[in-house]
Amino acid sequence: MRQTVTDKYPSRTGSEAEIMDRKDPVVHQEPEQSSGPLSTDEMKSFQKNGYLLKKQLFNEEEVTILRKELDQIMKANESRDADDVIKEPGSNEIRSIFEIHKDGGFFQALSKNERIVKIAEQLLADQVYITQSRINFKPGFKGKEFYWHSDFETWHVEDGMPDMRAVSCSIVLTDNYEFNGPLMLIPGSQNWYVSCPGKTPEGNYKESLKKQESGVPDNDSMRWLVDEADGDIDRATGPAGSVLFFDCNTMHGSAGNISPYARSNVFFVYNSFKNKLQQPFSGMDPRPEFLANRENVEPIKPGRDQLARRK
Ligand code: 6CS
Ligand code: FE
Repeated sequence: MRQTVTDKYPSRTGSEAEIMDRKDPVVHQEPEQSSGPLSTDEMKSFQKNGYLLKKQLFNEEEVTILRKELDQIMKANESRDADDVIKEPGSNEIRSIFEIHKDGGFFQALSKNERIVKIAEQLLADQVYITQSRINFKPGFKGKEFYWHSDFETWHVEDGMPDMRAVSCSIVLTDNYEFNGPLMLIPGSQNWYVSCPGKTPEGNYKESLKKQESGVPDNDSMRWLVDEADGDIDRATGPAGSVLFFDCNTMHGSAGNISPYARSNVFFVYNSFKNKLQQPFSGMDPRPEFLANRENVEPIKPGRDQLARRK
């Protein structure tokens, strides 16, 4: 039965694009009073910009372990033809592998690693669970772009995420340079919601994970957001082992990778336990579980800090 809830963030209702105010806090407790791994300044920086890069949160030895696990999961999925393995448009290269936090092994343990979970808890001021996880692999020479988008816009419309109270955590597994398609973010863009024109096509995710066309901002709204940031488009560049935390509504995207160097990252989305998914605001059927977890959701108990090495 369809519940009647007011839609704080309407989008894809067929009408014109509109820039609306954010109606939720960016950090869910006062930076000065919050306790957790982030300093007051780091909390303030996340609040102002909508993201925070923790350089080398994982050390070189840990990065070696992470890379080995990445290679193994890529090999295991190379010839697996399944919905949760997304290929690059027009080629057979893997673009993303979803739901890795349920692998019953390394990535499941990593998703509970206290070094990252406690930061998510501090930002969201609540217990958290994973609403989506994936490995993004942007191969050298042929990795295609991700067009500008707010994740929240999709998660709200297609998955029924009610409020802006989720944070993405991207663990950088390769050195990210200006030239291998790093994530680009618009500082301050988390403070506005771009309501997008158009309607969501049936089964949209089958195309949108390769190339998103529905729920992307129009050119005028995008120009407005960048102008508001004084023309600043930031890039998440840095050595492997760095971890980027970014708000669910921060406008971001990335260019293609025609350099010889792949760009891969592990991506966990932590959602507040008070912000569990409802019926999609599009009125359509929910997307599959591998994209948007809603079954057997439990708050994460932060796990041990040490990376579990495979024997
Ligand atoms: O569909 C998703 O959940 C994610 N993927 C894309 C291409 N856009 C929205 C969101 O980041
Ligand atoms: Fe995204």
